[in-house]
Amino acid sequence: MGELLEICVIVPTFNEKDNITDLVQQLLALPIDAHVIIVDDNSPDGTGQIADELAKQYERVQVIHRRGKLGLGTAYIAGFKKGLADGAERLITMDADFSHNPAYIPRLVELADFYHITIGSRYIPQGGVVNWGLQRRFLSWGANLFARTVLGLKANDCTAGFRCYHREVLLNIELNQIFSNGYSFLVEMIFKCQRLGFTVGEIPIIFANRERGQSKISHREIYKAMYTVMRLAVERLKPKPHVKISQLPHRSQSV
Ligand SMILES: Nc1nc2c(ncn2[C@@H]2O[C@H](COP(=O)(O)OP(=O)(O)OP(=O)(O)O)[C@@H](O)[C@H]2O)c(=O)[nH]1
Ligand SMILES: [Mg+2]
Repeated sequence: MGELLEICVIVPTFNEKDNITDLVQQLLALPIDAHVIIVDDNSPDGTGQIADELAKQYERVQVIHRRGKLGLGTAYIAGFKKGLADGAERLITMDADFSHNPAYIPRLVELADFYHITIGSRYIPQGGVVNWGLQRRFLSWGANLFARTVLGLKANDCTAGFRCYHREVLLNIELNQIFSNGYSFLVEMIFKCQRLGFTVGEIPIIFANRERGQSKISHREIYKAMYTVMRLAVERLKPKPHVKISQLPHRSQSV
């Protein structure tokens, strides 16, 4: 891990008042010098105000306020743009609800020396999910298998939001042209990364169900995600875009 590497963690929030303070404190306490960008969509529960207080208190915390619930995908993009403008070399995305344990971040960043994108994966050996009902497990597993098969994705967990991107990846992806916004944004991103030739590595994570606050996933999201996969399947038939990307040291196995 480079000493002077600028790392930023992007945390989209909508109604996460019970989680955000603890999360930020845990992120700041990590043994890496991470900056935090919270992207709040005018949460009715006041998460945005709490985030402002945190930003006042801690120099490494910044907040982007948007006018309302504009979706997870555009929240990530707003965070990416800010992180890139601030010079971040590694841009991490994670949920605010502790499903993504901040303790995994140093390993995600370490593995990023070898891969352009690293993912905290539930679907590799030693990875997994706790406290999910059978239905939710099946849904996630099925969605992932569907996306991987139809799109030929190499990553084992294509719907995971716990990722670390190299700056170069985000500079080469036309962020404004990403069509999907909700959860299917994650599939579209990994599809575009793979098409451009960026490499993907995974570390196993145990994904914990949220303990505090409410889930925002809806049935509509599931249909939208299926539509996204079919749309990308058509895009897959078109010629691949070509970009020159940097070669990283080779590593044949995930750690
Ligand atoms: N800014 C912003 N954040 C969002 C939006 N939708 C979800 N989020 C955040 O994105 C992260 C993931 O959302 P969750 O509701 O946890 O979705 P999930 O993890 O798929 O589902 P559960 O864990 O069951 O709640 C959380 O940090 C949410 O607060 C949105 O429209 N805008
Ligand atoms: Mg969650």
